[in-house]
Amino acid sequence: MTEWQPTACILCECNCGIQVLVGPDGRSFEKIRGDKLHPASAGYTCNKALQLDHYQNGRTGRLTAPLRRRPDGTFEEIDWDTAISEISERMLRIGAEHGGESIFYYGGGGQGNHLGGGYAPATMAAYGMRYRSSALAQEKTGDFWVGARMAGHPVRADVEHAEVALFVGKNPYQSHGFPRARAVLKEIARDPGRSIVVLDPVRTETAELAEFHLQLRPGTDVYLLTAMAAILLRDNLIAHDWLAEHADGVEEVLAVLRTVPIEKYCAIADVDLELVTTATRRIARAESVAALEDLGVQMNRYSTVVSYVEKLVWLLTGNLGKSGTQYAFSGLVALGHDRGHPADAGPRSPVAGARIVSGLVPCNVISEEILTDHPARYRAMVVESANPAHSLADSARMREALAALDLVVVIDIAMTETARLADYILPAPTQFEKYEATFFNFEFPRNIFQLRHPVLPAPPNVLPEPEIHARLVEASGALTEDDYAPLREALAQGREAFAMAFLGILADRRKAKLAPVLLYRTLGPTLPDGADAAALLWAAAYNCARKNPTGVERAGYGTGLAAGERLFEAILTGKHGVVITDDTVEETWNRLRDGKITLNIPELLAVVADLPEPRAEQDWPFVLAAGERRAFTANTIMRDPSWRKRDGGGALRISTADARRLGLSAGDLVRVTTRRGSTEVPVEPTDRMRSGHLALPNGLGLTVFDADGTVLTSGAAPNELTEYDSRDEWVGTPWHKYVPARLDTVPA
Ligand SMILES: Nc1nc2c(c(=O)[nH]1)N[C@H]1C(S)=C(S)[C@@H](COP(=O)(O)OP(=O)(O)OC[C@H]3O[C@@H](n4cnc5c(=O)[nH]c(N)nc54)[C@H](O)[C@@H]3O)O[C@H]1N2
Ligand SMILES: Nc1nc2c(c(=O)[nH]1)N[C@H]1C(S)=C(S)[C@@H](COP(=O)(O)OP(=O)(O)OC[C@H]3O[C@@H](n4cnc5c(=O)[nH]c(N)nc54)[C@H](O)[C@@H]3O)O[C@H]1N2
Ligand code: SF4
Ligand SMILES: [Mo]
Repeated sequence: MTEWQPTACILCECNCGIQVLVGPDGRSFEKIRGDKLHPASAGYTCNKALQLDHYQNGRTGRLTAPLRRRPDGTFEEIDWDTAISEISERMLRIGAEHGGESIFYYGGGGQGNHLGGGYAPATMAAYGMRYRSSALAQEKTGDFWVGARMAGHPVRADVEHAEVALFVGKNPYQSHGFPRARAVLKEIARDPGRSIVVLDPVRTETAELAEFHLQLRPGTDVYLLTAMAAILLRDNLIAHDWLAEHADGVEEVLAVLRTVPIEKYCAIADVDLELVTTATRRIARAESVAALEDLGVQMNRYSTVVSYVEKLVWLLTGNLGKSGTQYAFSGLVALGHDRGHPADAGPRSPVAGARIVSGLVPCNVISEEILTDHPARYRAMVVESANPAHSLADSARMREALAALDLVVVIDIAMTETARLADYILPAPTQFEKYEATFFNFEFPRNIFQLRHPVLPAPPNVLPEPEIHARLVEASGALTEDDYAPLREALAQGREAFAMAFLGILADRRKAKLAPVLLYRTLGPTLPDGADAAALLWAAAYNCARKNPTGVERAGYGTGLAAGERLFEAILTGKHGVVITDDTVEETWNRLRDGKITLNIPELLAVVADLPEPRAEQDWPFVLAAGERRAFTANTIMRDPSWRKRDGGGALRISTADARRLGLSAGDLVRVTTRRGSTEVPVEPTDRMRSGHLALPNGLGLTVFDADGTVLTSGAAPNELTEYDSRDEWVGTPWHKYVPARLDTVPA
């Protein structure tokens, strides 16, 4: 293998195309470069992609065989047949005793892998499982719910073409979130006709490029954004004509904004009224505003209400459905869709009665759903490609919850903090050893999908996730050869006959849920080069062509059933990524519910109308942002600590003024204490932080074993400090960016 091979970076949702050169040892990435042939990233990468060998070959505690826990807590290797049959028997037994819905599914994919998780619904159906969750339900569900209520369809920001880019609790310079983020930010900053507006208590790299940095007091976005919306009204900057055409509920919203004490709210946020006013006027004057909100507000006080007011700011100024604003995207697979039930309706979790958004139980209530004697409690959990014992709030409680279950099954590539607590661990190939893809397809107007081909062989005794799901489904008895035979016969006559036979099966609702495995076992083996895992994409391509025929046609795939087939072929062979749809911005209006925006969400507007003054936290002089994105963080995907070229210990950032007051210099150890826990970390004083604010990086504090068995832990695990019940009232998302904290110096 001496050729550059195309694949993608798996460390954030951008999934930049990369090319790798495998070294003479046949396993290490000797060189990595951006893939100029990738249609979205076009050669761009950030610093992190170049470290991917640490994911593939680093000290990760790679899993190489199925493992079963012994009574003493150690693990023993078992063969796959034993693993699958024992897991299946135990799941069937739990289902018989307590109902399949007592088996919970968590995860399904990280930043780089969604293909395997696409087969999980079949396993869920086979065992009667009903409840699931993933990391999305600890960050994005507030945004999804508000979006569903207002638009009936998820939208994304077209930052690249925007005159004004508005970032609310988002640091794209480090976290990205749209293609070629650093380059795009610099382009906007350089252009005198364009501006960046940032709401962030930290002077981030993004804030440094901004014309307007509103460096607010942590946790006060709801006041500042409400003041901005009110300024729009006060200064007659509302896009009345546009709203008359495109929105309902305008009057109710304006009535509330009329009563907002603008000056007082700016004072609460501690941002100069003049600055807020000029920034707001800049937004109103722009031809186009693209707005991105992220964890700084989605994991903070009033999170769901903030998601609402943030949208009001760009909707009241008419920034939807035109270039450089927001657009309703259509990916290959629907992501983030929710029915948008009002607060008193819609599905709820069985024990805590928490609102389920986009089919996901709030992460923060999972432990409550387990640690109880309620008869409907979860009894078992299947965890796939996620590390909830580390990534969810209140790790100690999460560990307790996992220990209380009758069965925990983990599918991963590495011995993670969660895997260590499992009864069975099922090892998968890494994302470079198998076909893989993500459904983070948000590009616009030309949307991109990349089916990555394996660039390295997998170790002998691991199985890709689709195969694991197929075996679990078969072990349950839900599918047998008898189900595959008619599809295989149809396939022998060609794909068209197969499509007809498959449609026939979809009519049977029980079988339809097993469709991923049906496709995998029938179409899968006929795909070239062992691309069985891509079978699911065949149905996805047909669906995409059915739902967005004009976009697919414009992308060059023709019309009708044949378009789906052509799109699938293109996906299968286009190793560098392909354009799947070519959309127009006007298409947004066809995708919205009734072609309109609903501006008034009564429950949330009522909160905006009556915001109480924030109270100071008596015993907690600091606000800790637990989990910041930095140049060398990547959730827990990279377990090998040596991938960090800087900030290996994950310093606690603190303002220079606070550090001076406490007599702290760079590298000094401090003890951070919260209501939930306490940990020692080195500090990094910086003038980027406000006084009273602290920040710890995310993804640190992993425990990795070196070859000789020594334990390597670097940094603090943020969720040893967070509480499960510090969360949003509407959708249960955690307030990780607002953890009241105290600092004590540690004697040297
Ligand atoms: N380098 C790197 N990139 C990543 C990841 C990673 O681990 N490392 N993870 C990926 C994932 S999973 C996600 S979800 C995204 C998240 O991406 P971001 O949300 O951009 O990341 P964060 O750094 O967690 O938070 C964003 C900003 O919120 C600010 N903030 C803190 N408190 C407040 C507040 O009260 N108000 C406001 N307005 N801002 C506040 C912080 O100072 C920070 O700059 O990043 C993705 N990209
Ligand atoms: N306090 C605090 N907590 C946070 C955050 C924060 O800001 N503060 N951020 C939150 C956010 S936004 C997110 S998205 C979550 C992320 O947290 P999680 O959803 O738990 O995901 P990751 O940390 O990305 O872990 C991914 C897992 O997938 C495994 N993996 C990698 N490749 C493969 C593969 O091919 N197959 C399988 N089966 N497994 C694989 C990795 O080994 C790892 O265990 O963390 C959240 N936790
Ligand atoms: S981490 Fe960097 S290189 Fe990797 S996908 Fe994200 S932006 Fe691209
Ligand atoms: Mo995330």
